[in-house]
Amino acid sequence: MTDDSMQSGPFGALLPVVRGLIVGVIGFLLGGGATVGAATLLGRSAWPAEAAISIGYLFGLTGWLLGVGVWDAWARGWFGLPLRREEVHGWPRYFRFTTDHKVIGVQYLVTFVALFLLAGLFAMLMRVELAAPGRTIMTAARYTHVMSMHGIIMIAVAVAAIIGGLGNYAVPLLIGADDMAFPRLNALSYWLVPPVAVLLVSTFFAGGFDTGWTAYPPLSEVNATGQVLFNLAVITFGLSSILGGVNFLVTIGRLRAPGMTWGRLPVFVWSVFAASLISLTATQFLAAGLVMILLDRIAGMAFFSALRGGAPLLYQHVFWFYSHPAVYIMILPGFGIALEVLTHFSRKPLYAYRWVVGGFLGIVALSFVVWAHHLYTSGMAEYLHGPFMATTELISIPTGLIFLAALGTLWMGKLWLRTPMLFALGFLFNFLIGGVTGIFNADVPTDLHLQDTYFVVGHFHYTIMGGMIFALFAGIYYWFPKITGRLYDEGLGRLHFWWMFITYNTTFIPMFWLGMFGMNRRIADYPPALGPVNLFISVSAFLLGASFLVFVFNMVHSWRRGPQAAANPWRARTLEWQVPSPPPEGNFPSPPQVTGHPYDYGVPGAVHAVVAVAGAAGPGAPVEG
Ligand code: HEM
Ligand SMILES: [Cu+2]
Repeated sequence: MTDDSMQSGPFGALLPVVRGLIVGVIGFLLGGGATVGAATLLGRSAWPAEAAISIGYLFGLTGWLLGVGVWDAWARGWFGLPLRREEVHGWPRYFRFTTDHKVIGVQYLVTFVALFLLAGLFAMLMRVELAAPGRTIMTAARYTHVMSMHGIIMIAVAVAAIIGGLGNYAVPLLIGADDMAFPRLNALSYWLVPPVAVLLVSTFFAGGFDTGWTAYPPLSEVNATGQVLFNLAVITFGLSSILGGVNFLVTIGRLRAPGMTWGRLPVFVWSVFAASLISLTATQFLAAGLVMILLDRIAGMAFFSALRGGAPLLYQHVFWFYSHPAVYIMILPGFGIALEVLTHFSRKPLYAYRWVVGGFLGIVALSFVVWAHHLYTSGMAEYLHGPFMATTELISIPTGLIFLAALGTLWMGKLWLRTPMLFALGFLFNFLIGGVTGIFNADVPTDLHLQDTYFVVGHFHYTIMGGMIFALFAGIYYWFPKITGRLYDEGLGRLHFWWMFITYNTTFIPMFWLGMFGMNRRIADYPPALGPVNLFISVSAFLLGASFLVFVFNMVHSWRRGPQAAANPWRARTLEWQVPSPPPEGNFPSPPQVTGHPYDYGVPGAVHAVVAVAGAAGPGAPVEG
């Protein structure tokens, strides 16, 4: 049913969001009020603020989801009412609960790019504080809040921007499907995200949270109420990740077009599959750890409280049992995009495709048996150091395979150095530095010195930012014409790449040096002798921050006024490029017939698929290399 009144003007477009907010607030007040009421009836004297917030939040979250669209798209059916299906076009559809994977992909992408920029502003604040020794603009406590906020938002971006954004957009297209397997669940995964952002930002009004993104007890059991909001936020985010994981696994398992065998899956799809295996099976551990902290705080339990017989160290094991595999949720899709782009822009078959897939799956398996490499200095039986060091080192084998495949693909290729390709090459360069420095954190003798220093900060920024974020940009530029139907400005794209690549490296390389000279991580101050290097880093960081203005300008301007993009501006062979830009609803008029490998560039007579689409390669045209 189309509801015309909903489309009138900006207010009409925002109606679902406003409705979600109102029902959410009502839910919060009901849940919180009931908790306070129950406590009063039971004769508890102290006001159970944190319990009321937590239970209020559960009701508020439910209210938000119902208000924003779950009621119309989902719950009415439970009461025997007809479901509402609105046909909304233009930009207002991005503000509603829709089940179209392409809209959801864009919703994820825009949300997480915005969060990335917000967390980037927090990084700028930190770099102002660290530009000179002593206090510059904030107290040590405030620094810790800002650092924690920067950390957790960036972690969320790293976990969800590629999978949620580009995965949602591209995976169904790449496998020749019309949507994800569970479209409504997909919408739910996305609409769980705004409450996460709201909770995290509101921690500032509840005393902040100062544990970093890791939330280790005992601090997380006794600090300000901001910690409770943090826990609720990350648990909600975890739920979204788990649901996303199920959806991708079933989609890739069940909705492949005829002939799209596992051996013909585009490599990005494989990487999302591998990452989803981890999202689905590991996220619960983090959520459980955070729930246990909440129960310690609001229900008088004692899982991690040493005073009351609990085991604080236990949390670190549970936490890293998720959070080490989680770094592969971040980086695997990054590998996928980089390899995808490297192949198309080298115009050569992807080298050692099967080894790459084996590498992905090997990483998934090993990622579960290395977690305690984060605990060398935390106090654990010494005989465990060796085995965890060995398993960690083993991961360099599957990772090395992927890396060699990337180099093999480039070897003697005809490199087409457009912006996506530049970012993919930047990814290889940066990730190599991230990987090599990781060895020093994995080896017990060196890590004993480097633990908790800026060496670690340098290492993980090289993998996450130098790797995953560079791949994200490669993917955004690569699929921009498909998503928007317009071309971005190539000159600005290249300017963005070189500006970001150079300032990125000048910002983070010196951190290794600082770490070796003993500068502590997560601290607002340092010895005066380290001042000049810190000043250099800060200036570099501001220049790095400025490079994103070029990106934002290019995206906004090109989306509105860029030249029209053809269906296949890269002359790439995979399926998404064989339909118009942007693709119509439902993607393919009839399921494509896949007949060969996606990357057989230059192989005479090789055909990837036969796609019946008017206006693209022509009806029934075979896609040749
Ligand atoms: C403009 C770029 C960035 C700059 C200048 C920057 C700078 C910093 C600084 C100064 C810290 C605090 C280190 C400390 O006090 O120990 C930090 C922490 C952190 N950053 Fe960034 N960062 C940037 C981008 C990113 C990105 C893109 C990510 C991930 C996607 C990221 C993830 C993190 C995390 C997880 C922490 C927390 C570290 C901890 O828990 O100790 N950062 N960053
Ligand atoms: Cu780890």
